[in-house]
Amino acid sequence: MKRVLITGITGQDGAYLAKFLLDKGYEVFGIYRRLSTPNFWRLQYLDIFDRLHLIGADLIDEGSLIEAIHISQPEEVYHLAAQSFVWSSFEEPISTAEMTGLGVTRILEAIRHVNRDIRFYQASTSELFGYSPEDEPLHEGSPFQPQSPYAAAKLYGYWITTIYRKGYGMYACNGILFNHESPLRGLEFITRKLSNAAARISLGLQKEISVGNLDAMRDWGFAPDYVESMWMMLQEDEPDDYVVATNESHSVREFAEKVFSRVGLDYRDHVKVDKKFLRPLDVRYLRGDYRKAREKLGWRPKVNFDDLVSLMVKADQERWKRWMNGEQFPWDAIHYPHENQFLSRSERITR
Ligand code: NAP
Ligand code: F7E
Repeated sequence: MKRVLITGITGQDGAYLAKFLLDKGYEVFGIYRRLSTPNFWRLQYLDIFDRLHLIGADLIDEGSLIEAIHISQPEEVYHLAAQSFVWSSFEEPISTAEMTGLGVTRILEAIRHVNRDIRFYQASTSELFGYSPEDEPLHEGSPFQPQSPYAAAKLYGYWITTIYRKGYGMYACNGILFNHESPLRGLEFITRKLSNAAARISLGLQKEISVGNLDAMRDWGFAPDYVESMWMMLQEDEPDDYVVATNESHSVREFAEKVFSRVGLDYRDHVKVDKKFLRPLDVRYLRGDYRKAREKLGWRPKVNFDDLVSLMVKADQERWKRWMNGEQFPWDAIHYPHENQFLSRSERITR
């Protein structure tokens, strides 16, 4: 039985990856951090919690990472843990740099000291590019122009992974993944924010939702498809970097229009723009070219944009209906505060 360690196992990708690897017969270890309120709902939702080994560790605590590698003795490490929300990286740029940037070096150092034969996956991102010419989708050789503290920290993570690969001969890969979504996506990200709001509004639980830049365009795929690509990267003879995307770009407005129309509503009656959800800098347009992943790994996306919209709003609607029927089950949305309570840094400046 192969052993694997996943950092960020409580997040969207970590949960789906853990399920994928358990189904492949792996013994799965994950690191989690102590929080005042436990955050295992995704692992419980996928019904895999009891099949995992969990080790307490934190990206800012080097000793805890070394210990995690010692305890789990993995053949593969998937490094998914990060402060992953771009908007928050403007609010908390220094802790984002610590966790999303330096955290990568801490885990690479832990591997280098304990066993350099461990294969390593770094969760790199399309945010590295920052800018996409509309006539040419982005590929592994496209220039990087980060537009946020999050993207700058990820740029550091990208290069330190490359440096450990070249400098120490470690098997270390960057998966440059474009946005990927699912019913397990965090509620602060725009797709789930909209699917959750459309579901609630259709059931009479809410009237409207406030968002930021409706014109931003993203290349959105389905998270379970994308975690498979992570595993594929670590099964090759040689380590390399890969773009994982759908080669299609859609606007936030289009997502809103489709998600509300799935529940029989017009988004223009319910979606408002509030400047607090604008970012000091935003990435306007992203589209990725996944040719290399297709040709070398045999990877391709299975779920298209329309199906992604449908499955997300259907899942949220079903969960709210179960909640209305008094059922109890692991789920994030019941505890989520109304978004108007969040004050952004830009809004605080104008007060
Ligand atoms: P996510 O849902 O936000 O999950 C992030 C995970 O990191 C959570 O398990 C979180 O733990 C953990 N974490 C954060 N800070 C930590 C710390 N100091 N110590 C230990 N663990 C910590 O993110 P995701 O969507 O699954 O994304 C996974 C990775 O891929 C991230 O690195 C993200 O930046 C990157 N990425 C995501 C996308 C995308 O579209 N989803 C695209 C490209 C790259 P808690 O549960 O305790 O908060
Ligand atoms: O924003 C716009 C927003 O927060 C997408 C992370 O997983 O993918 C994710 O980063 C777009 C942006 O994702 C709202 O301005 C409008 O242009 O869902 P998002 P993201 O910033 O693209 C990349 C690949 C990662 O690596 C990250 O970890 O939508 N937008 N109105 C809004 N976004 C949010 N969150 N909320 C709004 O109200």
